[in-house]
Amino acid sequence: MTIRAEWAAAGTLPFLAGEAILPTRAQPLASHAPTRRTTVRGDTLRGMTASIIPSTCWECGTLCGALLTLDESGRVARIAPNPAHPTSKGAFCVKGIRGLQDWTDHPDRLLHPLRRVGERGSGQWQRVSWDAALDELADGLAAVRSKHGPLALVGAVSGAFFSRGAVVALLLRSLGSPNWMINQDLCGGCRAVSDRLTGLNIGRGEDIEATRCTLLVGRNPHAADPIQWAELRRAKARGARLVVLDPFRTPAAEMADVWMQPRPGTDGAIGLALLHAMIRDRAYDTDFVARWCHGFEALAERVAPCTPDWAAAIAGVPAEAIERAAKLYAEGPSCFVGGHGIDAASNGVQTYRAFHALVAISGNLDRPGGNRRVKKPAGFRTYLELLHEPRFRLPEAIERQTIGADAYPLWAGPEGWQTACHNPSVIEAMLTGRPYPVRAAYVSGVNIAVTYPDARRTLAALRSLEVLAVAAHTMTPTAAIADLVLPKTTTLEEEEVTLDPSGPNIAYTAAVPARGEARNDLEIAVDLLDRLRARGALTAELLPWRSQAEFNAFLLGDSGVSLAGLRRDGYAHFPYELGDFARRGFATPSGKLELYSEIAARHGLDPLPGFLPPPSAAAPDHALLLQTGFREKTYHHSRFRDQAWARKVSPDPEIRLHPDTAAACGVTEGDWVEVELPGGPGACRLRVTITDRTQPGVLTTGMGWWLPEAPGPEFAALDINVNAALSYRGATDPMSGSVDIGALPCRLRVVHHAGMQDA
Ligand SMILES: Nc1nc2c(c(=O)[nH]1)N[C@H]1C(S)=C(S)[C@@H](COP(=O)(O)OP(=O)(O)OC[C@H]3O[C@@H](n4cnc5c(=O)[nH]c(N)nc54)[C@H](O)[C@@H]3O)O[C@H]1N2
Ligand SMILES: Nc1nc2c(c(=O)[nH]1)N[C@H]1C(S)=C(S)[C@@H](COP(=O)(O)OP(=O)(O)OC[C@H]3O[C@@H](n4cnc5c(=O)[nH]c(N)nc54)[C@H](O)[C@@H]3O)O[C@H]1N2
Ligand code: SF4
Ligand SMILES: [Mo]
Repeated sequence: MTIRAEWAAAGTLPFLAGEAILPTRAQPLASHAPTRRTTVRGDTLRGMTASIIPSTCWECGTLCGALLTLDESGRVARIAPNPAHPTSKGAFCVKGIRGLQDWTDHPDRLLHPLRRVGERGSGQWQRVSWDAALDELADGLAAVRSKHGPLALVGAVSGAFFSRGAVVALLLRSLGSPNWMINQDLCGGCRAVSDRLTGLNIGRGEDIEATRCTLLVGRNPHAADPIQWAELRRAKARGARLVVLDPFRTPAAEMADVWMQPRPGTDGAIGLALLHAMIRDRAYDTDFVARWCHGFEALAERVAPCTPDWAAAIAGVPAEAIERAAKLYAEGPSCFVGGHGIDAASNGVQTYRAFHALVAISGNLDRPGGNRRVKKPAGFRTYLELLHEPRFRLPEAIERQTIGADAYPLWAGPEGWQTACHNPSVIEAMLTGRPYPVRAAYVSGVNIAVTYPDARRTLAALRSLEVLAVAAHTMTPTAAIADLVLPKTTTLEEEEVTLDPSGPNIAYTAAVPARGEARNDLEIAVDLLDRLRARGALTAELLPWRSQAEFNAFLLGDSGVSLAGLRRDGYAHFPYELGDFARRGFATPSGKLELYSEIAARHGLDPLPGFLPPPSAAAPDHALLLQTGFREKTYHHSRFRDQAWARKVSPDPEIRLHPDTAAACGVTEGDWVEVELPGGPGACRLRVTITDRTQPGVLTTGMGWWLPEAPGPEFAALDINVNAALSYRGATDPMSGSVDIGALPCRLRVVHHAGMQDA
């Protein structure tokens, strides 16, 4: 039997099939019990006694307040919004209501460790005990470490927002490797580097509730963030203004006072023109600039030629719209909301810097209705702070060898934002051994075979490793080629605390006992480190906590926020001070907001915001531009493709074409087309939707597609996944190392007309 046929024959892998919920491992529920437990009798629970506990949904970073209804066995029977939550106020989405629960209870959920018995990717697995799995993994990691050195080990995880990022980083550091990968080159990294260079520190603190004008750039809260969407609608209803910059006519664009529809990737020019208009009209905050901004004169000189007419010609937006946007923003208090649409681009940091300079010179910082700086209770530790604390770090000489730190020091390594690696360089290192060999990976809670550009190459890189272990919930295309697959807890089974800067709150997720033998990242790391210690394979002891409870206690520190209080309420709102920079200054070399960045200058990078043309500018003959990553309400990236409700709502990977484009390409609604980048790594199959919401010539698609029911080990990740067509080796942002996932010149070919019968 061929490998593909074997996977197909296996269908739903028999040993994964529906199993009773076995609360074997986690602590008994009583020890998690919140001090206030409401008992309800509901017919939806078939007359059983149920209790409701407050929690937070962290299926995505929005962190909506949630209420979990537990049945008598302690299982989560229902997830609902918590209307009493101070930030979400009852906002929620279908992913939180359906996705997380179905994901936790899914019949195909991985419940036991699996060891590969056939070739990589053959789909032949043997169920093994945790002890056997961890012994084997420890043997493999120790062998690679002694053969190639600690730097040959990498970890991969989605981000450092919740504990798994910090845990995986500290696991690798304990082994002597600074190499851990996070998604942020594809998500939020450009914004973060700009924010840090400028010194703003404004992650998610926009005060839409009190603003007079929101400037929404490359953000689609209607799909991505129900809390922000509700806030924008409330603001609009009370007469606040909304300025939207988006090539797609989103629901926010339809609600806007000014909607600018730029050519993809040209927002930086508009940002500079907004600065130009505000400086020209002396509509900025002169006192604030004099007291708190560094390099204003240089910025003014830089943007002097960047007139609205100049930007209009680049971006295809009327100059009058830019003028009107500048005026509305200048009237303030205003807040800037930047999204993923201007991040993850080879000009992403410079684009963000233009808008961040706007926040700075308008003085809309830590001001009601503006952008609030990140606040936290004194004594509380965020994961990001922890990763930067000297006692949790490797010697600088080792950190300097983090993959990508030489080329992108503001991103990777000791000076980098999260101290992580530059992911495209890691894939390169796996395949080429340069700058040094990477031979083993531990991947947890990230589906990199689907979500990184150039899926074929990512798979080849992972397959080339001597050791690959993947911790996952279901058999994803990433897990399917591993040597060991470890069953992970879902967020319903993890008790976590984190800072929610939009509240600001300390967010809390309640936990129920894990299904099967699933373990959380800390439990896996602790047991693995014990084995590696016994094998003499540790460089340092950098993960001191033995349990999640200890880790949570450490994070809460002496902040005054207690776990008991969090268990009772599901969050902790804390008092904070606006304008505390007046006492402390800003975290930049000058102690001011740096419009002119001394750090960028020191690294030989452009010290001022500027406009870098998008990749499409280099290929003017390519009429079609591909935009990827448009969010769908039903899916979170690559998640939930195994859930019937989601597939019913969004059955196909859509590509949205303007009617003029469709006519020019001879394409009709429902056709299947192949999209390819010139010189790109491959094609991706997508299904056409025709809509005038997108621009002529611009093709808008989502991301994250694979099909659990398709033949493995790829499960269609090389067919309908847009990252099969994208490259991870194109132009990179000189500051963050991000590649472009939009504004990509492409071509399109019909592979199946909607009306045609299958042969
Ligand atoms: N339902 C759902 N919600 C999610 C997610 C999900 O997968 N599903 N993912 C979560 C995550 S991790 C993230 S990062 C966020 C992302 O959510 P957002 O920050 O809202 O980002 P996107 O949805 O990628 O794109 C936002 C808008 O940017 C526009 N855009 C594209 N290119 C350009 C451009 O060149 N210029 C401008 N001005 N706009 C452009 C798109 O048309 C889109 O309307 O969503 C989060 N929320
Ligand atoms: N072309 C293109 N590529 C993109 C993007 C794009 O717009 N265009 N967007 C980028 C962005 S913004 C992001 S954030 C990344 C996302 O990339 P990923 O993080 O890889 O995406 P997900 O599919 O959300 O998550 C993958 C895995 O996370 C784990 N996971 C899911 N839920 C839980 C949970 O409850 N608990 C734990 N512990 N683990 C869980 C599961 O194992 C799941 O398979 O993709 C990026 N890739
Ligand atoms: S937006 Fe949806 S998935 Fe994200 S935290 Fe809120 S309810 Fe959960
Ligand atoms: Mo993201």
